[in-house]
Amino acid sequence: MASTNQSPFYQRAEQEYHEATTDEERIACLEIMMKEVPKHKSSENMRKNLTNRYKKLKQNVVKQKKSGRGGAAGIKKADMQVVLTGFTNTGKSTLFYTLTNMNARISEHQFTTFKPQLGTFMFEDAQIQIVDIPSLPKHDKSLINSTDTLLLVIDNINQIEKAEKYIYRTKAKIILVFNKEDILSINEKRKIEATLKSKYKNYDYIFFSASPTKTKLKELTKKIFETFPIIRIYTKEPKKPASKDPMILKTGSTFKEATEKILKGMSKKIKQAKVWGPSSKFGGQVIGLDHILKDKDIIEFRTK
Ligand SMILES: Nc1nc2c(ncn2[C@@H]2O[C@H](COP(=O)(O)OP(=O)(O)O)[C@@H](O)[C@H]2O)c(=O)[nH]1
Ligand SMILES: [Mg+2]
Repeated sequence: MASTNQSPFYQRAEQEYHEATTDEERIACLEIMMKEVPKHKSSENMRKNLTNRYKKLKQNVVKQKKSGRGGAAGIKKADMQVVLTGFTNTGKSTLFYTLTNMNARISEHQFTTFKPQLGTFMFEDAQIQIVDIPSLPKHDKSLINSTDTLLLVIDNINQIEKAEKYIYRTKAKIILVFNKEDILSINEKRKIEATLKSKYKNYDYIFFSASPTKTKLKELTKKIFETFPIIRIYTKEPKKPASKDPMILKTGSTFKEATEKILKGMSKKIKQAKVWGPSSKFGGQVIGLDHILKDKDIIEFRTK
């Protein structure tokens, strides 16, 4: 069966399969193709072929993970990760540099970011990983699809719809960064803002530029932080102040999960536990293992 007889979803996935640069991307494409291919007799060979390719790729990925090359594009994903995306020259690498104070390659030329660049920045006491990847359409699909949050950097309102064609498969939360605010007239900005609020009201957005004020920078890092489904938990020992570095846990985590993150098997050794902060009825409330924690809780416990 020729692929031109296939559904548009199949055809798009097939095209992306051939353009893919990593096995993770190929797997994601094949999953769509396998779902889209008709289940009747005449396509039996095609289905077998797809399944075989799929199995082989899955094995490859397992091998790569075992040899320590885990994660999309070999990047070990941190608890909180944000990926920069958008068309070339919109100022992604400049933004990466602003946030991390590292030297990403910035230039007037197109596609200067060849490989993913990794950096980190802080929001309050939480460390966030940021990745600068090649511009659309030379982006790393597996990273776009697997990350928590995307910063879609644009310097023209028309880029939103064009970008959506490439990133439609992501599960990430998207923050629109309308960049180069410095070169917009008040009138241009007003028009853009009106369009964002009407046509693109599903997106959270922020205007930004290469020399942001402290307040602006904080506004962006806060927006990014708030997209992550995580909570910060501080531990303390009896009669001592709480730790300064929080542990990062998934939203909805229990006290038991917190202790298990500290050390596997630890929850079995808990004798007594107390909590201060948002999830407590009063400071020092005694809690059980099933107690659900909230962001900025402080926990104290004794072990057997
Ligand atoms: N006016 C202005 N130019 C910027 C801003 N941010 C980046 N640029 C310029 O835009 C060009 C492309 O920047 P770059 O960060 O390499 O874009 P990338 O291709 O998206 O990584 C460079 O000439 C930057 O100096 C900004 O906020 N305002
Ligand atoms: Mg760049």
